[in-house]
Amino acid sequence: MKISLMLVVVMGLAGVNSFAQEYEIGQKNKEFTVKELTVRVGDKMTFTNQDPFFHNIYSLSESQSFDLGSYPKGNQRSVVAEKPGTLTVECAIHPNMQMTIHVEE
Ligand SMILES: [Cu+2]
Repeated sequence: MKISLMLVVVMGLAGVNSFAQEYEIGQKNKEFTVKELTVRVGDKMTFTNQDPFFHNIYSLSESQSFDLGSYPKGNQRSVVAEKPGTLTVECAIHPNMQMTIHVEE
């Protein structure tokens, strides 16, 4: 009993989002199926390629940059929101593909 209470306090202090959600975003017809999304730190975004060709995922945003690489139809890549900020997510193969993720504390 005491231990579980302590865990809750420690997680609260560390700012851990203990109710993390997972969001699904498709890549279809050279577009993201979701253009704008608001998530919280700790939430996970999963991207699924629904096109019969490769897509890539990367972000050069100041608060969090990442490159999930390139992957073919049916494959998925995920990223967890690390810090509050605004992420612009792009595809290196199709420069017009872009979406925005607002990460809240
Ligand atoms: Cu693409």
